[in-house]
Amino acid sequence: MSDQQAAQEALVQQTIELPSWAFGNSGTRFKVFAQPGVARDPFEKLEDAARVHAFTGVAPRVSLHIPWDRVDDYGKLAAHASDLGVSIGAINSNLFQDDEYRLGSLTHPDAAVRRRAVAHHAECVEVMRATGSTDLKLWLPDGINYPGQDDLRARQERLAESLREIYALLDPEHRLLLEYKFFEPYFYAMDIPDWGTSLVHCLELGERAQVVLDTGHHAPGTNIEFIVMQLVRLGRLGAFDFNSRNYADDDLIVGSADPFQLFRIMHEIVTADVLKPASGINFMLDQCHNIEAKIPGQIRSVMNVQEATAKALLVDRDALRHAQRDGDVLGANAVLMDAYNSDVRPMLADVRASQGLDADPYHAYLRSGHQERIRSERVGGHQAGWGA
Ligand code: PSV
Ligand code: MN
Repeated sequence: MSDQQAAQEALVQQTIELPSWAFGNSGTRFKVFAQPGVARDPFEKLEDAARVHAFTGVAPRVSLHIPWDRVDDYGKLAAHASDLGVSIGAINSNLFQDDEYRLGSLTHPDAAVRRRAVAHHAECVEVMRATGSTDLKLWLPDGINYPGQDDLRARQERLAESLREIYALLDPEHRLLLEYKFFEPYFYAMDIPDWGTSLVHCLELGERAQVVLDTGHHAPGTNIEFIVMQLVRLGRLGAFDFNSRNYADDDLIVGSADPFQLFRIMHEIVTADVLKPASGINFMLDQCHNIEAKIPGQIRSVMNVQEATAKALLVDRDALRHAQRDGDVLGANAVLMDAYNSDVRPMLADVRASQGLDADPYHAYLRSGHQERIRSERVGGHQAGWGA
């Protein structure tokens, strides 16, 4: 098989998971913008996600967020997904939208609040059982705003205990995916600010606890691909939350702010041979489309990940190894830059053609009339959004 064929084969197998919240209304702390045609419930969010999969062919799973995606019958929701040709991916818990979490959730000084925060995960595990999901994804929004506000170490001990209780709720086929974030919603100290802290807790919990790397959760200038390499090396990279940041946790379209960074990340993934779904790394998007249309925004995001992946697959690994072995600094760098500078759109067009898809999913979707249809059909009711 030629290198080009091997790359195409890898691209056909790649999967990207979509976040249900990308299809609801969203905004900043200043304004949530309503858009015509936006999904009004989790069933319609799945319909939107299924459109993204129909046009790209590589987005067969949808992450849910509880309670935003709470429904009476999760079996029915999973069956709806299956009818649409997609399935339920990670179940995200929510520890940031309750008044009693002002001082923390899993780290709260009051054991009763911690108990309730843990119990919320029992509900999430029930959702996993009913939907066939295997990933419980936890982002801890806990932290403190002022030095001395609480004891940093005591908070870690409470966190470790709460996480142990949550881990014990899981079935053998379930994983716990633990995210980190260096700031926000607290601004002096977050309780899981970095990958090291997340990893320490995962190592303590057991094999089925793994780190989630959200590309928007690092200080400017952080070498994210180094973190990717290290977590993969340790077998503890469970998932990505892909998005772009310019300033904070911007949740912009992946590959829009820094496509070269996305390429460098995918280069580490390909180098470690963990692109294939069997590697267990869940390539998810975690984005909000505040001002742009949501379904085409997700299609563009998927295409950006595919393009970065295709470029990473085209790196001439033999040439790179030789240049690295010979200490050929510029030559090694040139090998990477050659791949990065290739136009991979024709190759992706071929991959899509082989799957019976349009070469350009973004424009094909716009031409399909679907956006106009949901605008005219989804009238009345209450649009989904943050907190709904
Ligand atoms: C937090 O900023 C985060 O990235 C977590 O992944 C959440 O689950 C997601 O945003 C949506 O709130
Ligand atoms: Mn995230």
